[in-house]
Amino acid sequence: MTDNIRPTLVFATNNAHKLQELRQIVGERWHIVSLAEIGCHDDIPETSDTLQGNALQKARYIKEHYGYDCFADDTGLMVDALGGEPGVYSARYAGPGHDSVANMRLLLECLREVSGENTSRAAHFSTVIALIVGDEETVFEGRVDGVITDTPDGEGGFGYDPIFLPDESDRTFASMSAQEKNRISHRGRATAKLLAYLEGLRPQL
Ligand code: ITT
Repeated sequence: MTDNIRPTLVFATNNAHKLQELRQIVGERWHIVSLAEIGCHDDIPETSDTLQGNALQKARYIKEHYGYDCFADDTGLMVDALGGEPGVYSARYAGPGHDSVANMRLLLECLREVSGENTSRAAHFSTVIALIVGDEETVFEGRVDGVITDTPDGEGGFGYDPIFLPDESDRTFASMSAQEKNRISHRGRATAKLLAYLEGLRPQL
């Protein structure tokens, strides 16, 4: 698929926030196509217990069923004091059908339950992006370290952004502009690697 000028890739996500962020990071050099634009409204299976496994599963689903070169992102928030939870289950931490507010509330509750005076609030976001071009699969990773705040703060971003304070800042991701978050975020870092790789492929796409 081409739009005549720019190489085109499908982003295999049903998360509109991720799509918006990705398009902001990528800019004009690539044409990023949504699942809705290729007529895909499927509930894509995500049954692996690793980020990489899920990212590959989502990208392979689109390649196999729709035939497009594509990529998928799987992301998790790992909290040290919770043994790495919610991790790969970040989207459905509070159970299926629950939203980000319920997920954050549960996370803060769980952290309060395990908290003693010296309990660490350290956490990190990890993103794995799986790219499929032709029959070539490549994965890219990005990570950002920080701490979980006591209470949510900020109106921007999505998901767990209101309770994540990156080490590089004194504001939560939800209190930053999109550009500020993208510059240091897990997704921003994984996408920078993806873009560097894609630039090398550009002549053949
Ligand atoms: P797709 O699988 O369709 O891409 P999803 O929302 O299910 O969308 P994930 O499986 O990667 O995405 O789930 C990760 C969850 O972690 C997601 O639902 C958000 O709640 C949260 N999350 C992902 N990226 C985030 C970010 O940049 N900031 C805050 N929370 C994020």
